Amino acid sequence: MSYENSRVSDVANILHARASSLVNKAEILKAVELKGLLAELPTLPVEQRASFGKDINHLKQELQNIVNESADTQERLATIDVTAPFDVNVNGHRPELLPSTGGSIHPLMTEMDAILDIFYRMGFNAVESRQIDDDYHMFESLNFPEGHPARDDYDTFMTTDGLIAPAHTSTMQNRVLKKYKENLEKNEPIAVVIPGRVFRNEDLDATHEHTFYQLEGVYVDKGVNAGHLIATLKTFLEEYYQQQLKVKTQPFYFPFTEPSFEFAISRPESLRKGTGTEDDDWLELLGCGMVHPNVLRMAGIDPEIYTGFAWGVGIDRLVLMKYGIEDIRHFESAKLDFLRQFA
Ligand code: FA5
Repeated sequence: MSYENSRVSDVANILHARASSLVNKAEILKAVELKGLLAELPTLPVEQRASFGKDINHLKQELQNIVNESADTQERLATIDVTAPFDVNVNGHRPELLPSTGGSIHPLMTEMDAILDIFYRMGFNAVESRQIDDDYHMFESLNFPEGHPARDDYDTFMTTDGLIAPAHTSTMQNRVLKKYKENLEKNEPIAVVIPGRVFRNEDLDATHEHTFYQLEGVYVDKGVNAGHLIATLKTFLEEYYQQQLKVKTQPFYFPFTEPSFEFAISRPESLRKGTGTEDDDWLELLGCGMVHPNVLRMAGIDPEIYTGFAWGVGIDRLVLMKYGIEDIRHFESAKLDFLRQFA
């Protein structure tokens, strides 16, 4: 409601702004400006008092509503066990989310949606990764022998009882291969992408974060070869960056693919913003390869009949390059002036 008296309207603006920054909202009811308005009332000409008094009452009611809403929110938060799975809170009902007015979608999530959309159009399904996993999915199912030094490349955080914050989305390979292997019996391929948040014990710099996003891809069928892998990734990257790209693969080692490659693009001028590089330079974007026969076997798929490819791409790095962002650490920094540029 608008106020009839500009004096009350001015005080209302001041008190609303102050209330939004107060932790204890009830303090706003004791504001000196409110007391000032009440003291002014008897000094006004009689004919103005009714409207002035009505405005003060309205303002008091608005402030009281803010206090009540805050108390409700506090009470709701107190009933949420933040350590429990989402659906066991509040007597088995999902808690209401807090209001998101003024918020916006994080740029990495907007880009992830755009990326998933490209893969949906290419015929892939999406399965979300998890943020806590176990030794079997992190290492064993991916053909990392016990005590193998390759495990050191995926140094991440672990609870004392062995639960692991996954260092890559490849932890999901065994699960999706098992889940979709019946496709193969129906003469359909397994074509899945897996977005997820991953964690690493990392020396941080402008292109290395401890927490970042990856998109895994797995494709299995009869007669699949590395040419299909390269064509799929090139098509995806050209669609994402909306331009033709030169790509190359170079040999690499992952225990879960054989052969394994690093996949690089020759970065055109438009994707070199903020990097300080002038010439056409090759940039490694992702790890990939042909799914190792042992990985297929562990999911119950016969590698004599079926072959497949897999890849894992860092989403943060794709987005860095798209927008010429100079430091990957902006994404997790919660800096509002950075985030508002994408709102
Ligand atoms: C892997 O994580 C493999 N799981 C990829 C893979 C999947 C290979 C399936 C074969 C088959 P790598 O550690 O290279 O590989 O990471 C893959 C991508 O994640 C990198 O190319 C990069 O884009 C991104 N990435 C890796 N470490 C970081 C980091 N610290 N910060 C940001 N992005 C990172």
